[in-house]
Amino acid sequence: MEKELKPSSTKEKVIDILLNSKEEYISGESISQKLGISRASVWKHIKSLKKEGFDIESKSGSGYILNGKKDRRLTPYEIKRNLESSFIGQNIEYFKTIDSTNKYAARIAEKSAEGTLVIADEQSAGRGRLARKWVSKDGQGLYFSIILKPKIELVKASFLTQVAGAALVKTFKSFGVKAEIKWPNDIILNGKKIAGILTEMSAEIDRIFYIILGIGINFYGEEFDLEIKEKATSLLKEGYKIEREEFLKEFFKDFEDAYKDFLCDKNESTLKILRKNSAVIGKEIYVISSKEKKKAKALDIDSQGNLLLLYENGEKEKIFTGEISIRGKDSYI
Ligand code: BT5
Repeated sequence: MEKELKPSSTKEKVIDILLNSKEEYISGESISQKLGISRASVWKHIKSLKKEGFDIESKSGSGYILNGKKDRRLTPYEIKRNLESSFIGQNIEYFKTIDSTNKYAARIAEKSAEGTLVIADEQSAGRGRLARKWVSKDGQGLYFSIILKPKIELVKASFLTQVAGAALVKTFKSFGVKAEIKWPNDIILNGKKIAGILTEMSAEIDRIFYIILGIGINFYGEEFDLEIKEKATSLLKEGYKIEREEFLKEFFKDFEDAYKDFLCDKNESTLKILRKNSAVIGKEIYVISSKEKKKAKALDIDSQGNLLLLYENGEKEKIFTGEISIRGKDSYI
């Protein structure tokens, strides 16, 4: 089912006109005629859009033109414009700044439709796994959560992290970025962490109420805080200038396809991506627990997404979640 998004507010209609006439100036007169509003009202909306970060230039005698994106805010309107997914991202809760999109998503999950997106330009308390922190600087990345309500057995839920990881790698690839997956939830680019996934769930023993899929991706950061300096990178730092809205659009489509497959146990394409783009299969790793750090070789990922390990004493083990690090001097991850 194709859904066409119509701009709902007058301000959205003004952005729409500017986005559609990207290369040319458009006069205030023609905007006012198109929308049936006064010139003064056009000017008022332009002023307010400029405040939101839209780089709109005005030239007397010619009108207005929208320049390339500077450091401009995400807008739900631009995210929804031309969306190719049918339910992922169709409802959007946008915040300029928030503590954590995962936390907010959990609050609204029960009454929200599946696929609802919570997204922010900045998080003041972005979370990683095990109460770790996710650094989420203003306008430097994508920080978002998707509300999911799959009718699946509880044991299958943790694989969703990897479904999202595979979809992310696929999306990166479509922008020419060769990212790898460090099982189970890190996305690595040139040996450093470019994105992380945090999947949280509310469930009873035999029923899932909802799952919150939280994703953080570094886009524009060039300097990282001391604590992550050695291990983090951004798309811009690695030489890629990708617009966040464009990336999201692709990702929602890739993830929605993979999610639909996952719901009917068709995970072959996902597994193929996971194995082909794994940063750990075939590598010497450490398996980290609260008690110890054990050397092992990562052999494969099985059809349920478990990591198959071979320890130094010849024992084999399958782990379905956990913490690993890759051995080797120049590996920070
Ligand atoms: C993760 O945890 O990698 C999951 C990150 C999920 C973040 C998203 S943002 C939207 C949504 N809302 C939230 O509040 N969270 C989700 P973990 O595997 O535990 O990795 C955390 C570790 O990654 C930290 O301890 C740091 O070492 C490192 N780290 C923190 N911020 C980073 C960043 N921006 N880039 C790269 N590495 C980072």
